[in-house]
Amino acid sequence: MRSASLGLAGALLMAASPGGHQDRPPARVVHVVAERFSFTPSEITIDEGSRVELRITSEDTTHGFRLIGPGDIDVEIPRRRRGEARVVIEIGQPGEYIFECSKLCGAGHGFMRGTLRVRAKAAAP
Ligand SMILES: [Cu+2]
Repeated sequence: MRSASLGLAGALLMAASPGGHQDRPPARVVHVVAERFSFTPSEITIDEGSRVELRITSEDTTHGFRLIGPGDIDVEIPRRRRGEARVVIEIGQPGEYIFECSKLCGAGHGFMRGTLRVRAKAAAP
């Protein structure tokens, strides 16, 4: 498995890491299923600055998961029953980010995308 970590502008940190070698455990794990030609869920909401692990599996062929923007994350999702891709994300910048399939997987490949929403922390009362 590959391991990579990228730091961006201090506020932003993203890492793709194999399980079991993380400095601290993610606050939350989100399971994502890739299947021609969609991700389920296709909308994921996380909190600003929280550490979230995406575990992505395929229901058919090999797909990819690329997060456009922060960190330039791009991982391959092995085909059905061949394992999963794990990506740990921690984004300090609220906003909406697009993720998409980065492996040509058929006629609907270009439509295979979703939205990652990073919710700003509520101000303390
Ligand atoms: Cu694709």
